[in-house]
Amino acid sequence: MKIYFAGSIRGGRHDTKLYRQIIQLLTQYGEVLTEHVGSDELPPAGEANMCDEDIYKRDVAWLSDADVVIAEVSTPSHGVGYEIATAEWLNKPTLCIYHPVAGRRASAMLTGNTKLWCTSYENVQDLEPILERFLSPFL
Ligand code: 6K6
Repeated sequence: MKIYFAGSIRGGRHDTKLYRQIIQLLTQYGEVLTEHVGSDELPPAGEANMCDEDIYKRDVAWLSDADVVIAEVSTPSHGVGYEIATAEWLNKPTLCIYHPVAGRRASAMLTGNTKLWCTSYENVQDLEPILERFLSPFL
């Protein structure tokens, strides 16, 4: 199974360690196409050797190729929102996960969309049964 994991890059890197832990869990189920999202070495601006146009084209190609999409949406990110909308147009099963952040709620454009699975969680241990339930039909 090919898994597209989405998490904030230029939107803010506060949850990078959490992304890494989630990616680690996801590797038990299949190939994570976007391991770089959890990279510690990625500077806050998400700069790389690739130009933005190449990053966009590569990520849309990966989204098209993915069997499922999992987005961590606790840190608001234009890129992650765009990826979720693209995944919907591509009919990819999509799980949005978020943990409580004081003074902030997940966007109603996600939690109000009945085509998405949206779930809150407290910690990585909570995520294990959530991932199992979402991914098991695709194994
Ligand atoms: C190189 C190594 C790691 O990151 C880079 C360069 N930047 C990006 N590379 C790959 N995907 C990216 C990059 N910047 C954004 N994205 C995609 O958008 C990722 O798949 C994330 O899920 C999402 C983050 O969007 P922003 O708006 O928070 O940057």
